[in-house]
Amino acid sequence: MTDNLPLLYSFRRCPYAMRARLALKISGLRVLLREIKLSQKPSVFLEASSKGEVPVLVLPGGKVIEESLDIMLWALNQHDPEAWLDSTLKEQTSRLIRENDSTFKQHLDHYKYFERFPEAPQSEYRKQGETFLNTLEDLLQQKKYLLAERCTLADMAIMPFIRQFAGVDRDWFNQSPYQALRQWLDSLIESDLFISIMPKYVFWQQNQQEVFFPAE
Ligand SMILES: N[C@@H](CCC(=O)N[C@@H](CS)C(=O)NCC(=O)O)C(=O)O
Repeated sequence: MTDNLPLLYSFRRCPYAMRARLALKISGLRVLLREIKLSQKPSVFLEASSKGEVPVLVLPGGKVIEESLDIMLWALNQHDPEAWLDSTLKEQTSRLIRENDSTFKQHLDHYKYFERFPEAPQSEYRKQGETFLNTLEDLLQQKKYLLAERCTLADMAIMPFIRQFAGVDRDWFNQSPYQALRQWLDSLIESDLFISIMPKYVFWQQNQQEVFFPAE
C-alpha cells in the first residue's frame, strides 16, 4: 500500500529539505518521509543517491530526483493550488534562487560556521551576506512578497535560508535595517504551512513503519 508512493529522504533542519517539504505540502501530494541522520546515512539512501545530500525523492518507478528545486518543480507541476509557479516570473525567479543557492549560501555558511573560516571575522561574513539581504529588502519594499503581491516559488525556495541567516544572531537581525525582510520572514515562519512541515520527525530505521508526509 505504501509501495506506490514517492519516498522523500529528508532532514528536518536542512533548508533545502524544508523547501522541498513546503512545495510537496502545498501541492497536496502524498509521499513517505524518511528522516535521516546526516552523520549516519542509511545505505538505502546512499544507494538511491550517491551524493549523500538531502532532500532526495525516489519515485515509484525508480527515478531519483536529487535537487531540492527539482523536487519543488516536480510537485508544483502536478498540482499548484496557490499558483507558486508563474511563467511571467520564470527568469527573475531563477536568477534570485541562483544567487541564493550560490553566493548567499556560501556567505551564510561562513557566517554561521565562522570558526571554520578564521581568515576573516564573523562580522565580515555577515556583511557579505547582507548584499543579498539588501536585494531582498529592496524587492520587499516594492511588493508584499519577493516577486509579486502573493507568495510564489522564489519566496518559498529562499525563505529557509534567510531564516537560518537570521537565526545566527537574532538580536542583530531584529535591530537590523531590513524591516520589510523581517516582516516577510516572520509571517512565513509563523504561517500554518511552515509550522506544518516542521514537526519533530523520528529518525527512520530499516524495518521501521513508514511515515506519511503530510502525516495522516
Ligand atoms: N543541491 C542540493 C543541496 C542539498 C544539501 O547540500 N543538503 C545538505 C544538508 S542541508 C546535505 O545533505 N549535506 C550533506 C551532508 O551534510 O553530509 C539540493 O538543492 O538539494
